[in-house]
Amino acid sequence: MPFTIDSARTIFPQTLAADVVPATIARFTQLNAEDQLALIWFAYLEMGKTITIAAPGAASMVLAESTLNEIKTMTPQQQSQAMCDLANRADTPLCRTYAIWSANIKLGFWYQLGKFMEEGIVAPIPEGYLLSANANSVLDAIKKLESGQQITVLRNAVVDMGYDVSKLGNYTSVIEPVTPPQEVSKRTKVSIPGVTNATVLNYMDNLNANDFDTLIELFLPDGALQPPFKRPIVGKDNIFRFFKEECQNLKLIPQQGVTEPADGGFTQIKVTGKVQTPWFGGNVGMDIAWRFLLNPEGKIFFVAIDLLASPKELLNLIR
Ligand code: 45D
Repeated sequence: MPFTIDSARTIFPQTLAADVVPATIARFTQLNAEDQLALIWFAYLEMGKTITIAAPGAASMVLAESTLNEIKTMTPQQQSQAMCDLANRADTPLCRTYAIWSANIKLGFWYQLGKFMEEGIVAPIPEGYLLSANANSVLDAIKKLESGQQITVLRNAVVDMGYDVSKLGNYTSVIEPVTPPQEVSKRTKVSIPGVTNATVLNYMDNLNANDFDTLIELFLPDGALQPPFKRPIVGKDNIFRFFKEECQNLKLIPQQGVTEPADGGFTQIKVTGKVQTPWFGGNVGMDIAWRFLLNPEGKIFFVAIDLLASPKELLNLIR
């Protein structure tokens, strides 16, 4: 085996990821809970001027419904406390419930809380709330990001809230039901200048069709997938679960690529293009690179998905 997962992670080392995203999250995490909540509120209002979020699917709302109802019955002070607890990752029943929800359920929950706050059903951020100097500077940094980077910061902030799952011991996560794959006759096929490799083309087409059963068979049993700013997810079972949990209804729009031989008969392929999330549809096109490493039989040993530093990076296909 000429590669390990660690060595595979360094293919196409010239790829410039948007490191400003984890850097901003790290600064955000240092703020106190009140500042965090107010900052997200202001960032969310600012973003809402130019892009709109799609309402979450009914299925994910049902899963958060009883918790939302519980919050509605609280006093305004208890509501603010509950939200601060989430930001503080406190050990409360609510924070434990939240912790085992999938990312989309967490986002749907906050989407609904935001609506309730606008409607006055849940305690709003006080109108004249003054952010600390640090929080103001983080907010400024967020405002300067591209929209794809902004929504990634917001998503990460939401996903990181609640009780720390690693302290929960055994648990089963709550995820939305998996929608059936798209009908074969309705599927589209990508074409990528610079890439004729069938595995890569099938990867894009099957992910676009939500056909995770077919998609997962493109991977080696000990293959790995590395999402943006995350450690690699290793092994078919774990990758399959990730696809069902976090990858429904994505739209991949690959635009160009480069195909290269690598050591031991492996092939490395870099593709760049846009990805849309169902939350924002065509309103936000994230600039993405896929870095594939395929074994001699064309199975995926490793693929990294990077959020790129700038649109200029889309044209960077240097090995
Ligand atoms: O605290 O090939 C309030 C993979 C104030 C798979 C609020 C992929 C208080 C393989 C406003 C109420 C997945 C890796 C909060 C490809 C408060 C693959 C609410 C990539 C929190 C391509 C805030 C996929 C709210 C990618 C409601 C890159 C915030 C997907 C809502 C990226 C934020 C998806 C939302 C992203 C953010 C989605 C809805 C970045 C959604 C972001």
